[in-house]
Amino acid sequence: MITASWGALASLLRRADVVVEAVDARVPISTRSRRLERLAETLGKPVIIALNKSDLVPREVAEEWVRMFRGEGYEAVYLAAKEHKGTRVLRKKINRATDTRPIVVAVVGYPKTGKSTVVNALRGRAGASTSPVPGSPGYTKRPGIYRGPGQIYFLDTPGVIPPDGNRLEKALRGAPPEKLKDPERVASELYNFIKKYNERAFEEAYGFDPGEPYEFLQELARRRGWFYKSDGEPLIEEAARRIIIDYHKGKIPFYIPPTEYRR
Ligand SMILES: Nc1nc2c(ncn2[C@@H]2O[C@H](COP(=O)(O)OP(=O)(O)OP(=O)(O)O)[C@@H](O)[C@H]2O)c(=O)[nH]1
Ligand SMILES: [Mg+2]
Repeated sequence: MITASWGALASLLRRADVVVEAVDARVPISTRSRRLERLAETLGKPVIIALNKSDLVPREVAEEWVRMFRGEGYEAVYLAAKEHKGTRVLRKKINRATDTRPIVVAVVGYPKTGKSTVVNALRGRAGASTSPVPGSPGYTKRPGIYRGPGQIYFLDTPGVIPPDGNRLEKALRGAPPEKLKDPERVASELYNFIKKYNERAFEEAYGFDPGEPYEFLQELARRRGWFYKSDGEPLIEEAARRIIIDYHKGKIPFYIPPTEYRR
């Protein structure tokens, strides 16, 4: 994973007319970046918050988050880019966010929020869109702009926001599990965090749950056949990485209800 520096994010935003911030609809507050939003505001670029992976939350929950973000003054939409749902609405919002034509869009967000999937869903016809804009006046000299639908163009550098915060926040924000210092501890915190919102999450995802994070990791390693060669003990680290990856893949059912977040 190559995260952008804040300097690179700023130059990306400067080149854009509209900023689409991809957040994870299960954990929108943890996966939004206020720093990014403030940067966009400073540069005078409109921000659209795209609650992606909304197939993993009830519709009313997604709708409530949208209302909440709009209450804060942001344009917001929910979508399930992977299923090509909600992309029409997002496209409409992009068109309304600026009078500039064509519109250059920067899709930004923490790792694994679905930025690439959002871009691909918006571009629709995969085949037609994989090459850089050919020959359109004023654009040929600007490398890295890709044609989207209609008058929408995308900057090709993904705005990957570096995951910040504490251990758990870093994991929720897509820090690669192999880069996390203490994967077992992070995974335990993630386990407890998820179970706070869905007691049966691990039972539902894996078909077993001994009830404690460490036991869960041991059991997962045992069942998958992950053992240390040296002493035959279960490879807890592998299990820890696995649940972090499964969280990103949406395999562990849970979401934060908007009622959790009232300021
Ligand atoms: N359930 C669900 N999963 C999604 C959706 N969109 C993306 N994903 C999954 O989320 C993961 C990350 O998607 P990407 O599009 O690669 O995310 P990204 O933000 O581009 O990731 P990086 O480039 O690594 O920062 C993949 O496993 C996708 O299949 C969605 O709408 N619903
Ligand atoms: Mg990507």
